[in-house]
Amino acid sequence: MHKRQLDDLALFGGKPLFGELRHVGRPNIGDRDRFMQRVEEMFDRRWLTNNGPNVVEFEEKIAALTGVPHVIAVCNATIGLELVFRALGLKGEVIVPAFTFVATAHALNWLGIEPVFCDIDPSTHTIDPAAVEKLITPQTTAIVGVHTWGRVCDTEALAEVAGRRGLRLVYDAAHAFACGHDGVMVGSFGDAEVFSFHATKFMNSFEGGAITTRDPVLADRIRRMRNFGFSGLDSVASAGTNGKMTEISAAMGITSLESIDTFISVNKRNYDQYSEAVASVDGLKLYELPLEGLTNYQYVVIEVDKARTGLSRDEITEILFSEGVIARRYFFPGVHNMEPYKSRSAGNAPRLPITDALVGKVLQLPTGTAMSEADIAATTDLLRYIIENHAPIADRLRVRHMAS
Ligand code: T4K
Repeated sequence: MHKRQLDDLALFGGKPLFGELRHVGRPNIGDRDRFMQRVEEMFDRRWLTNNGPNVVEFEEKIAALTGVPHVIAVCNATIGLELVFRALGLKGEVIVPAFTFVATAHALNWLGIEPVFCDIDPSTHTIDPAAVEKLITPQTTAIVGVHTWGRVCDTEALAEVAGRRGLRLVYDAAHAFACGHDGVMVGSFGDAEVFSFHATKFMNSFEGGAITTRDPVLADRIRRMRNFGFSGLDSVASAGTNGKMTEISAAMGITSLESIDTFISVNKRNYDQYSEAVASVDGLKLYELPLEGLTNYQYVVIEVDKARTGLSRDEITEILFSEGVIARRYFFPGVHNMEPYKSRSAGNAPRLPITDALVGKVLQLPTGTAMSEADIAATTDLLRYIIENHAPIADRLRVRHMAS
C-alpha cells in the first residue's frame, strides 16, 4: 500500500503499512520436521543437558565451520564472555567499545572488572586500535573487540597492540558467526572469541552461544568452569558456574546450521534490495559490508543525515513504528551512557565523539527470512515517501508533539 498523502501515514490517522509488526531480529527457523525428530530422539535418550550428544555434535560442527579446534557451547554469549574473562584471569581495567550491546561491558562489570570505553572507527563501527593504545594504563589487562554487524575488527592492528603491551585479546563475536576476513574465519582471532545464538541472531539455538579458542589449556579450563568447576564425578578443580547449553538448544542449533546457506542468501538478497533502494533516498546511507569479506548480512544498518533528510533518526523511527516497522536504534545511547557506567564516570565522562555522533543517527531495518521482497519494497517506499515529504511531516510532528 503506497502512501500518497500525509493523512495516509498511520501517525496522522491512516492505516498502518503492516498489520503484523515487522521486527529486527525475527528468528530464522530451519527444517521444523528435522528439529522435531531431534527432540523425539532426545526424549528417547532421556538425556536433556550436561554435555549431551547434541551439544557435542553442535560443537564439532562449529569447529568444522570455523576451523578452530576448541569449541565450548554455552547457554548464552553473555555467560560465554564471563567464562572467557574469568578463565583468562582478567582484572583491573579492560578496554572495550562503548558502541556495543550492553552485555559486552556487563560481562566485565559482573566480574568486578572496570570496562574502559573506547571510540570506534566511523566507517567500520568497530574499535579503533589507535584509540585503544591511548587508553592503556598499568591496570589494563585486556582488549575486547566487537565484530559489529559481522564486520571483522582490525585484528592485525589489535594483535600488534596487545602483543606489544602484553595484553590479552578477546573478541565478542556475537554478530559474526560464519564471517571471515582474508580467508580466516571468525573464531580463530585473539585468545578466544564468543558467538551468540540468541533467537534474534541469524543462526539461533533459542538462547545459546559458543566460545572458540586455539589454546587447549584455556579450552579445558573454560569447559570445567562451564560445569561448576567439576573435573570428575565428585572432584571440583576450580571455581565455576553453570554455563551449559541444553540438548534442546543444541538440537535447534544443529538444525539452524543445516539451513545456514539459505539464511545467508536470503539476508544477502535483502541487503542488496535495501542497498539499491536506499541509494536513491537523499540523506540515508547504508552501512556497507566489505565486498571481499565473508559475512552473514544479518543486520541492515542505515545512517540518517538529518541535514539532508530534514527529519531526525528518531522522528523517522517514530513514523516507522506507527506503520508496523519496528526498526531499532542499536546501540543508543552508547554503553557509557547506561548505568552503572554513566553515574560512575559522572564529571569525568569518556570522550567518544564518533560513538556519540553515531548513536544519534544509526538505525537497523528488519531483515531475515521473515521479510519478503514485497515487505522490503514497501518499507523502502515508505522511507522514500517520508523523506521526500519531510517538510510538511516535520510541521505536523511539531504540532502533534506540542499537543501531547
Ligand atoms: N554482544 C553483542 C555485541 C550482542 O549484540 C549481544 C546480544 C550479546 C553480546 C549478548 O548475547 P546473548 O547473551 O543474548 O547471547 C537483542 C538480543 O536479545 C540480544 O541477544 C542482541 N545482542 C541484541 C543486539 O538484540 P533486545 O533486548 O534489543 O531485543 P529483543 O531480544 O527483545 O528482541 C528484538 C526483536 O526481535 C523484538 O522486537 C521482537 C523480535 N523477536 C525477539 C525474540 C526473542 C522475535 O520476533 N522473536 C523472538 O523470539 O536485544
